[in-house]
Amino acid sequence: MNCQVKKMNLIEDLRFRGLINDMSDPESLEKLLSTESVVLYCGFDPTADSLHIGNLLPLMALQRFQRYGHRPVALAGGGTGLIGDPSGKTAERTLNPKEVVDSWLENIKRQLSIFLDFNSVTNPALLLNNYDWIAELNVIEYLRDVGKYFSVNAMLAKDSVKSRIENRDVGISYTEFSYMILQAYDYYYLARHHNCKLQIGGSDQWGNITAGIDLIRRTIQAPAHALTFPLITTSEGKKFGKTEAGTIWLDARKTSPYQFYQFWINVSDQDVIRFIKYFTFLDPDTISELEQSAANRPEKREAQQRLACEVTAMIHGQSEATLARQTAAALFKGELSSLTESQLRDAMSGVPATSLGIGAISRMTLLDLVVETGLCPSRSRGRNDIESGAIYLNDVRDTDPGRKITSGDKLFGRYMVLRKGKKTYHLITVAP
Ligand code: 485
Repeated sequence: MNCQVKKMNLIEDLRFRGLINDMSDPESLEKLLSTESVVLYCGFDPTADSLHIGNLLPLMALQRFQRYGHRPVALAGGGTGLIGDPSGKTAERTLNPKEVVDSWLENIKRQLSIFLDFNSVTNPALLLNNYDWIAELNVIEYLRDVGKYFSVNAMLAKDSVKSRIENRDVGISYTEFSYMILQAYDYYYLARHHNCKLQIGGSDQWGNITAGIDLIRRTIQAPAHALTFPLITTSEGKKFGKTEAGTIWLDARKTSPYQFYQFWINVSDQDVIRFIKYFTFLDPDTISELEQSAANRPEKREAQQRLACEVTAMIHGQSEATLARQTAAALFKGELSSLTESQLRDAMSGVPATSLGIGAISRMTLLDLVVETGLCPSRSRGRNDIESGAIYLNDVRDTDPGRKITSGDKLFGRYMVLRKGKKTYHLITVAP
């Protein structure tokens, strides 16, 4: 008997993961992807000095296509980043100086390359910068050879433009209005010079991608397809990837691996399986085991832990992911003393902090300290909290309000960690 399970094809895999929002002509695209190794692209504009987890879905999608034998092109928008995409934006963007955009571009190129294999013998990836061809266009060519194919009427009907025109107070500049022509030109350029047949992106990119398909049809009549991903929201309807502390960046200098790990650990039970499908390469069997676990033993948070480990290892490497897991476990078990200095600093990075001189501290009692730092709102509440056992200094419970603070309480010569209850931390940095 043949017990082999039929492997999913790429489109089935993307469907299983809920990654498809829209496709142009789904039947012929599915056929194309199952018959040849297709060149496809996704563009990323340098609008900040790092990519963030909002870009993760398309980045991983490029890798998914490559794993199925296709040839992904990561396009860095060195040209379009100077113009500003109005898609999904309710107001005009500020123009950034070219030197700034260039420096952002370098970081982003580095991050894009983590996801792709450029040395594959059969289907190597490519990293291109659209500045290389957009900067070559002169204004006569742009208007005669490109602009002539665009109907302003059709452009006005695109969501990105329409929403801004309807809102008269905001409006849209000619610069941003023209953005879709440049993105369309990119698709045309890649179709012509790299035989590219598919562009992918978030659902906000549909208008720009289909503008490219129209341009290709009117000029070189090459096959051109679109595939977009859904916009991710949390089950509470919040925008994905933003926390109270701000954006979750892929750059470890902006969001430490521990903070990154914590973001995924904190994903709700309602969202965790959906996010595992989106953000990992785990196979359907493993995912269904995690789904069982999330349904039957939600308190163990196994699915969240697996998600956090997988995504942190993908972005920051296995050893950083392991360190982050250890930090989280040590904090959970109240074993601060097992952390290294950098783990401690990382674990405390989002926590309220007070800097106090060693002179001042050595005249203080524990009660003075909990009030001075604001951990307890008044002396009477502080006394109560300490005596009832809710206060910990460096993870050790202390029930004596008059206990003197000494230099020996410092961790790594310069920190003290106060905790109230299970989760409310306060970091004290001790100045000399
Ligand atoms: O030829 C192209 C040139 C630039 C772009 C795409 C093709 C970038 C695109 N206009 C854009 O602004 N993308 C956003 C970005 O760069 O941050 C986001 C999209 C998101 C997803 C992601 O890029 O908002 O939906 O496509 C990759």
